[in-house]
Amino acid sequence: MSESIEHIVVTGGAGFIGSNFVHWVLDNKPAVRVSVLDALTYAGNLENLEGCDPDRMTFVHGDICDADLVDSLFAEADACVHFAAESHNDNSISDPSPFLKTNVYGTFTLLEAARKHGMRFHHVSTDEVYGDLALDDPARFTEDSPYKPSSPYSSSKAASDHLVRAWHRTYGVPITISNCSNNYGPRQHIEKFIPRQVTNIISGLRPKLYGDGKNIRDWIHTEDHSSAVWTILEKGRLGETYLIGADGERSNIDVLQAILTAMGSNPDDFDWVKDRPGHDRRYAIDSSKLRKELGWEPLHTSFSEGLAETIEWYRNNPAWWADAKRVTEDKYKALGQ
Ligand code: NAD
Ligand code: TDX
Repeated sequence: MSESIEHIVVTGGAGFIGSNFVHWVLDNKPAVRVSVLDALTYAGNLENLEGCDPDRMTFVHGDICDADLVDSLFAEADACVHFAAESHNDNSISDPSPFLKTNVYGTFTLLEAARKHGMRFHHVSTDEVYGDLALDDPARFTEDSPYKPSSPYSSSKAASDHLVRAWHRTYGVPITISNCSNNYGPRQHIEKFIPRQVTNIISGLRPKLYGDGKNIRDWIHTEDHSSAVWTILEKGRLGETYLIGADGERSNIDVLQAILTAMGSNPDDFDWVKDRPGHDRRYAIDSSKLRKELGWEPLHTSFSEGLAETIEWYRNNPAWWADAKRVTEDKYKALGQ
């Protein structure tokens, strides 16, 4: 299928995972051109696309809920990879409304345009749609796990997954869906766990751990997420869902203490803070289907190396995060987190 993919629309391409995907495509798929559609919310940053070849990457500033704009972009492309979303659980608990608008109505708007143009559509989703697992449960999520989202964020992503499947079954839109675990790497907004702690330490603030710190997340480097999404776009069976994960289960306290140690601080130098309401306990991905059926494998197999490089990126790019840091920490302070 890849022979026919020469021009893709990437929604949310100025955000963390979307921008890493755009760089990955430009670096690894020399025949492909990219049109990024991004509203540049608080989470989008044009600097994330610096260094992209202007002959192969066009930036379009706009909203995925703008049906006319989406229609005009889809008329000229071969495929859409849909990353745009409101993506932070804590924000969704404070104010769910933009999550419903972007994640549900925005995905609907894209699907309608995909239906009109018969557009190949890949939907980027999250493992959080499956809810959580107990800490002592040997099970991991598979493509057959029941949907059981906990937060306004994850329920809006679950709703978007259902829309995408319905547009395939009812209208025959050529879709695939991926549900990935927690990403880490450069250019992640400093509201998220790893960059928040790294930038706290650089700024002389104490890291903040929610609840009892035993919650488990399954970490994957964002470049491995990019290669998996491309593999599914190229080789995935239409109508199918693939889980993306790299066997990276770690408790939050272990990750935090690894960051403190890597940055030369005392591993106990952090604050316990109020837990997130409805906080999911554990995520764990079984990515056998993607590996066996499509032959994908992650390349970043050392979490400590990936973490060290990520820490280095935040150390080298303080101007990228300094303004957002003040606003973000004020928000957390008001929440007692
Ligand atoms: P992010 O918050 O860093 O970036 C989101 C991007 O979408 C931003 O550039 C923002 O400006 C843009 N955007 C938001 N609303 C928009 C709208 N209405 N129209 C156009 N653009 C809009 O998010 P991220 O962490 O890079 O996540 C990207 C995608 O991957 C999301 O769909 C998320 O659900 C999914 N995902 C994230 C993770 C993770 O660990 N971060 C894991 C699995 C799946
Ligand atoms: O300061 C903090 N302290 C803390 O203990 C923050 C910001 C988070 N946490 C905890 C909460 C989670 O257990 O760390 C864990 C990770 O938190 P987040 O970075 O907010 O990620 P999470 O809620 O797990 O969701 C992420 O992975 C799945 C992404 O934000 C989602 O977009 C993705 O779908």
